[in-house]
Amino acid sequence: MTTVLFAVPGLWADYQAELPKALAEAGVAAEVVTEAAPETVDYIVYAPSSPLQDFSPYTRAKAVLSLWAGVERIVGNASLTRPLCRMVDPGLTEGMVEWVVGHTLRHHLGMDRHTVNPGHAWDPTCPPLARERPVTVLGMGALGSACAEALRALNFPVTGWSRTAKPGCLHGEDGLRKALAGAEIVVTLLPKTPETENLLNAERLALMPKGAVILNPGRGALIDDDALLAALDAGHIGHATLDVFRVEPLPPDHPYWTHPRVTVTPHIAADTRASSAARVIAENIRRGEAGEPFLHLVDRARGY
Ligand code: NDP
Ligand code: OXD
Repeated sequence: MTTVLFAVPGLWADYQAELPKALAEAGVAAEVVTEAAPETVDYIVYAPSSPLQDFSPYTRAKAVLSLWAGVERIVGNASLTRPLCRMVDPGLTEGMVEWVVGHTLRHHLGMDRHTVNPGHAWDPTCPPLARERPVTVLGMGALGSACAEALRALNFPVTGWSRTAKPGCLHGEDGLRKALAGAEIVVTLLPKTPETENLLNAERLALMPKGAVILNPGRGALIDDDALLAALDAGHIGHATLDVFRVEPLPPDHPYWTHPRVTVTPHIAADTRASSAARVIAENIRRGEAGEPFLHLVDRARGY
């Protein structure tokens, strides 16, 4: 019998029924527990909120399975020598697509002019069509590519940028400059790694056209906060809708809360959904038991 340690106490209520059900459907004979002697555990289901920090006593563990897509808070843990898989969950992707499309449309259509109009101004200016509003997505992985596809389906011309070369996608520093220079809306869906930290700095923000909008559901550290605030104050960046921050919850005195050109959402862009995520976890455990390669394996050196 395979022992699965569910090491995220705060989420047990969501997974208590879903995970055993998904394991049974995957044909895995497993017991899911919230406590176990470390040397008896075969798989660990993990999230950054987990109290578990020292993986060294888990000598039998075949993999650590993250419920989060972003793994920057675990990837550098020296006691974790087992394979680490991140979450690619259809439910999470669906949520991210909705958040990105919704906030893109808000800015594209200029909705704020009408939702807050205390002077009852009658301004009949029509927004342009989506086909006239170029959007760039930085990070064309599981989430970025799904968002790009949804935006393209609405006719937005979408430029994607990723680390490696792939069809229809820019890469490298020249690619980034081109992607930023041509974008009226930039969506950042990159992981936090040493290479992506402060990616949007003063110099790169200056490449964006005046009035451009940033949507950041990726990670707070992708953006140099001081540079962004300066670009917002100068009116060079028209608006920033930010879901993620270097410190969360965002401290009450942070200037983002009161900046007229900033919208703060509290890390709610997309959530891992227990019913679909349990099936992803179960499939990886099935693979581990069958000696097949794990899905969504994190490259520890690369950091994502
Ligand atoms: P993926 O690993 O599937 O995709 C990451 C993308 O970023 C890939 O296209 C990758 O390029 C690209 N990338 C990584 N490093 C670089 C670099 N140095 N330069 C250029 N491109 C780079 O991740 P997901 O799409 O699943 O998730 C992205 C991030 O979204 C997560 O890491 C997390 O931080 C965030 N997130 C936020 C949530 C929220 O609620 N706000 C919810 C879930 C995730 P390549 O394709 O070449 O490898
Ligand atoms: C994640 C997140 O990485 O919620 O899954 O940010």
